[in-house]
Amino acid sequence: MRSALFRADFEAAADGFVGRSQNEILTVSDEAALSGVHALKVEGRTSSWHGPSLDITQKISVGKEYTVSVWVKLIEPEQAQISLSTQIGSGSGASYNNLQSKQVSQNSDWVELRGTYRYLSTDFVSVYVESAVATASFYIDSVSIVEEDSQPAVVEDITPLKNAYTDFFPIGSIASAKDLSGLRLELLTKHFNIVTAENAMKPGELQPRKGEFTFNAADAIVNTMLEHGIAMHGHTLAWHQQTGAWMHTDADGLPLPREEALENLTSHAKTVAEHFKGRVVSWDVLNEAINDGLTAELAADWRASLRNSPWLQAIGDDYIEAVFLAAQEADPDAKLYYNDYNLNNQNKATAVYNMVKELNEKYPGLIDGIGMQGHYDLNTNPADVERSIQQFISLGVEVSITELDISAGTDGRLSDNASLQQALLYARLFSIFRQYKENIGRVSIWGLDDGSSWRADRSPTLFDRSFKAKPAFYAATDPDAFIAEYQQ
Ligand code: 9MR
Repeated sequence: MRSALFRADFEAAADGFVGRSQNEILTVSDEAALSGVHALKVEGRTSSWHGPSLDITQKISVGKEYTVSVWVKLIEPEQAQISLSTQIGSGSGASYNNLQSKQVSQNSDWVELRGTYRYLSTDFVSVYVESAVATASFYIDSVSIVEEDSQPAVVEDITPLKNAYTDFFPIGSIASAKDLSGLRLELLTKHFNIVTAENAMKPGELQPRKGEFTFNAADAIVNTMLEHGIAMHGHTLAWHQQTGAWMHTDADGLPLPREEALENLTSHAKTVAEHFKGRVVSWDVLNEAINDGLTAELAADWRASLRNSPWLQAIGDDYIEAVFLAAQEADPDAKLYYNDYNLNNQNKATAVYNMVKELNEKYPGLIDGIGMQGHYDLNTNPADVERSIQQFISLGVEVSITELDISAGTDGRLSDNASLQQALLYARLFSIFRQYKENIGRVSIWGLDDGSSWRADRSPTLFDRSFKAKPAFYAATDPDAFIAEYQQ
């Protein structure tokens, strides 16, 4: 039976909700209400992660699934995306799982955000509401948490996915602190032989303040994986997101002087690459530096195709070679990757091709590989993916599929038909990857199971919320047989 675990109506108090930072002002307000006459008003936010949070560590049981529901009403600005998420663990090993996000407007009535999550550890667990718009203010009301009566998660006795790929390439997954023990670790070690830290090795996690390196959470992931015979891929030395603003921007929000930003960038890359030297086989040196929505004409000029990131603003386009050179100096044995999404888009792929070609002509062997993230959906055309793989291979670099997931369904529901379409697309893609095995470094899935995926609402991985292998798993294991059996 489902059983109610928690309810908050904010009629008399904040009911246990506190701000995630010191900035938010949370007040019980009678200006609006979904039920009763009060709601919790959230204002004073200055960062996207700010918002009301409820610590439920003591309320939940390990292994159980919980459905969280909260109603929100936007105050300002006119439009904003609001998200309900759950945090598992604390510090830089923490995972932040989105349960549901919606675009809301001032004119919208109250909107429900809802999602289900299975907790397999209870070090620290909270649920919270945030908004991509840093300064957005909103009300929340009628929060409920219900314990589901679902099947317990079990690791099935099936052939490990990695065994189907011993003659092809390593098969990867991702990890955070929550994956270092129990059933999650069991599922991970059974099927995968290379791991990327989902968040723990990003710049903002490893050097939150200048000169203050925090390696504990990342070391715990790396060492646990190595102890289990799993290789590690490093992600990422440089990015425009999840990076302390101090690295490239001054207190007034202006780009730092070039030399200072350059020093921050390269000293971070060197210190981090040296720290993990011998423990990671490859690095995403630079993540997501190229723009989306390029025309063919623009793509022909990679410099004109660069994202206007804070790094570009502070340093100029040679920040790219600088960070690769720093990584090469610090760990000459690691394979150095440029990593990006939407590389099945021909124009974006061409801009990356041109950039890597020029840099490798200038510094032979500098960039070893191109990472195609692979956040796909049912509209993705495998022929586009194959074309980009061929284009990159023609540069003499290896290609890895670094963050593969295929979104299907909504609100965490996947119909049988959508599940089959998803599996067929996995099969077509894996069939292509197998053909290019000589040039493919690894294929990694971005999410161990649907429930813990960054796109949990779109069920994009190989395992469902109870760790049962989905049709997608069998499609990945034996793509040609799967296509032969299920292709209409
Ligand atoms: O899965 C990651 C999620 O937990 C983080 O909140 C998010 C922050 O930007 O990053 C996600 O991982 C991203 C990866 O680092 C780079 N490519 C896109 C991934 C999905 O957003």
